Amino acid sequence: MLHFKTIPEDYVRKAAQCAQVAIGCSRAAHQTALRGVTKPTPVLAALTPKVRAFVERSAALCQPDHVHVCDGSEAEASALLGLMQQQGTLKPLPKYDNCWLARTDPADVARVESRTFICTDRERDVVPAARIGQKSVLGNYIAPADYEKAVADRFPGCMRGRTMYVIPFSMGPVGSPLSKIGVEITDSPYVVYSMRVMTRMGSKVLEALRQDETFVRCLHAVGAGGVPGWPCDPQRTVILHRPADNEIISYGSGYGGNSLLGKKCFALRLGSVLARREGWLAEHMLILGITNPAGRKRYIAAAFPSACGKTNLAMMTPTLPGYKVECVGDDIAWMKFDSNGVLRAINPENGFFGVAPGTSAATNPIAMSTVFSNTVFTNVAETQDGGVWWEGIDTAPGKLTDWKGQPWDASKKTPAAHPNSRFCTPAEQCPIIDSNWESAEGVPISAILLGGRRPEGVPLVVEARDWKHGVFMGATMRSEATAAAEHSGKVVMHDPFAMRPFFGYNFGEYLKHWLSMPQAGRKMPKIFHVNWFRKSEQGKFLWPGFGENSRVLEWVLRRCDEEPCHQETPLGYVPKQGELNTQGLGDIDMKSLFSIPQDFWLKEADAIEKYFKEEVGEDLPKEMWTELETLRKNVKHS
Ligand code: GTP
Ligand code: SPV
Ligand code: MN
Repeated sequence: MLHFKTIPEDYVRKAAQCAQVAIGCSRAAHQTALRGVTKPTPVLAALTPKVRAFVERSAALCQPDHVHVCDGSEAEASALLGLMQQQGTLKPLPKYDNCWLARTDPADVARVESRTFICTDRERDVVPAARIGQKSVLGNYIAPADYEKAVADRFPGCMRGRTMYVIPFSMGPVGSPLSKIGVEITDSPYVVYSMRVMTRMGSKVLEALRQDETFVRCLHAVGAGGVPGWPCDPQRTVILHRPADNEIISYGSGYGGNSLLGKKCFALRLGSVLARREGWLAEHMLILGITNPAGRKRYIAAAFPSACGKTNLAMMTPTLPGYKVECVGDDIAWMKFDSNGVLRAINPENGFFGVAPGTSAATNPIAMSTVFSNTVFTNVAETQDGGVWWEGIDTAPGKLTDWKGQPWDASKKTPAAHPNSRFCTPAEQCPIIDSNWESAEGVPISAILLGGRRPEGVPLVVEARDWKHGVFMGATMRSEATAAAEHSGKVVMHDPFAMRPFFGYNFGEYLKHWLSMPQAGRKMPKIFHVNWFRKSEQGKFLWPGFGENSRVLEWVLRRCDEEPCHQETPLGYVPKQGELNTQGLGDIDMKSLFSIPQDFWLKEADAIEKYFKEEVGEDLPKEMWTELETLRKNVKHS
């Protein structure tokens, strides 16, 4: 068996000899280097020793024809675009400025949770006590020997005939004390181009590595197979994480979180492990700034599961007069208490990888004014005039080419755009990007929202009575499944803290980490649970959502000021009658929107108990059992 960590030295040396490296050169040189016809320019020596060792090992294992160290320049980006057009991966969208359409292999369209694993020596470090030795929805464990085997079965020679790209990238602004560095090695130009949007990447990161050599090793290969222009190996896809070695290895998929390894793999799975070790929080949360009519600005972080409204809330256009929302991030927050006891958050990303369907001038005008330049659209439909279309965009479809490249036939009822089709667009283009979005110290967080798609039983907004209760709310979050992962149907699934697919360690320990946050001198943000997705018996949304969610944020901010605009319920505090501003909204069925059906909540409490017992067991902090008993008692007496 070939161990990635123990590749024979002569193998490494041979690989280094064939490695041809281009860095920091002209566009023309890049072009030829990317096509692999240049003379070798061996500048591996310019890399720091650890990066160099990683590159050499990977080259020895994967045996690419060429190695290209990315500098992040414009010249490099345009050379990649040229190459991808030649290879049939991208086509231009002439209707817009520098926008591109990618169509994946139809088998490679979403995150693959079932093939995503965490490797540790002890299973219990990943899997809660109740599921040791069995399948766990809260942590997909792989033993070290199986990890090595998975790599050895897939990687040797997997980049033959291809170029291996080396992407030095920073999660968070380069130089921020909250940022971390990674190096992704990939054979996908699409991944390189996307990483240039989603992270800070290139020479400046290599420079930063000279100060501190610590980085996360990310190795990615698309594998053999797939359709022309989209190589992949869906049957053998695997996404591996070894937190103890700061290592991520991904094979077989070119899509989203499977391949842009800075995002879910690094910023959340490894991030959560680092965060616990170093006393901070790595969360699946948006960050927004909101200014009230008096000019007072505060920041809110919010955890909603995939495709449940983070991008939309982060870019919201408030309907309430005098309010302004600005965007810091739409998917991930790294948060740490500073020396003044204030929780500070950064967005470790540099772009938005956002869900296209449902995005329109009515729902998210800010996204609409962000995405029509310098953007890669993946799996959306194409219009005849070289534009894009997706379900819910609110323009007439006209004649379309669907996401599979076929003429779209509306009568067939198959969607023109894949439900998980996305745009990949630079954050700095967002017209409401917050002036502090790259602040090195992060923005101060006043409130944390949790939420999901709950068609039934769950009120529009509930405030936690205290931090512990808020942690319980996070631990018991559930949501309807979405197209962002490979689940089928609209089943309501447990998704604690919107992190179920992203925990890097034992969920029980994660809860203990959250419970350990309140400490002397710290100003704890208030925690709220929101639900924009409750439906009437006729199946219609009870709440208009989107910009109208500003009304909920207003109430949240008033509560942060300790205004007595709340009333107690068995679930926590909700707006006192008349205190949620619904002026001008027309007919809203507030009774249904805020009702707390006793039978529903007794069943919910039973479901939570079953979940705690069957999925967590002994690792569940006892505080969670106490909170569950409080919930049950409150509901019974209501
Ligand atoms: P990921 O990028 O997968 O993590 O998703 P996300 O949480 O950023 O979700 P996003 O904002 O892209 O929203 C996904 C879908 O939910 C889109 O189709 C939106 O139109 C819809 N949506 C977002 N906010 C609301 C809302 O307030 N009400 C309703 N009814 N739908 C919403
Ligand atoms: C999510 O699924 O939560 C996403 C998309 O943000 S992906 O990057 O594919 O994880
Ligand atoms: Mn997400």
